[in-house]
Amino acid sequence: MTIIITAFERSPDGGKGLARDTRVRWALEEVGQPYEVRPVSFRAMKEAAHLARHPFGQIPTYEEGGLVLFETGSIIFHIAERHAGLLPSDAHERARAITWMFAALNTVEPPILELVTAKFQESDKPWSAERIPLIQDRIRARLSQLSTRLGNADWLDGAFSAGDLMMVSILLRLRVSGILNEFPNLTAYVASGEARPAYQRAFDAQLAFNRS
Ligand SMILES: N[C@@H](CCC(=O)N[C@@H](CS)C(=O)NCC(=O)O)C(=O)O
Repeated sequence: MTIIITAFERSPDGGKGLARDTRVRWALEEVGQPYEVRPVSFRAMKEAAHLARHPFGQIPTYEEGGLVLFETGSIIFHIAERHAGLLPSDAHERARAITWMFAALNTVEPPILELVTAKFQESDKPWSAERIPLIQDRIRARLSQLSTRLGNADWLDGAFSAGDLMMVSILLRLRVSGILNEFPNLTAYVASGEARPAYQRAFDAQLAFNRS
């Protein structure tokens, strides 16, 4: 059955890996599943055909036969459940890898998204200059805890898993802020994720898609 994902017709970052279809492409590359991409414009994202796939009018979505999914957490969990390579078979290790997916999405990503909102949608507000350092400190607090837990390990809990895929995908978005560089082990962790051949293929495919 053909897997179809949706992605920005023209990604705001020009296809440099920051849009969330990258993490879905990466997961599919890790498990060796081919996929097709349906481009959607910003206007089409808010129209009925796409809203039927994604109630919040966003990308990415995932279609496979009669199944339609949205939310990268759910999509990557679905891929990892169905194909070997992203979740360990041992029950406890598997549960811990899934915990890291949730931690990435629910605990690490929110302050990073707050920073993006503050910088790109609220920079004209009179309180913006005071708010941004507060958010940056909240991010630092989270990264400091994550950095302590990771220590000198390559991945968060044993072998590379969907938990790492999600965490690296989220941390990547911080690079431009400079905050990631304050944590050398997290910088190396992200670089290890990006060095994976599956990530490279996903990145290249997204970039080529945006340049076509
Ligand atoms: N929680 C969602 C977030 C999806 C999301 O924010 N997608 C962005 C692209 S990376 C989007 O579609 N933005 C356009 C919009 O919200 O109108 C997920 O993880 O899939």
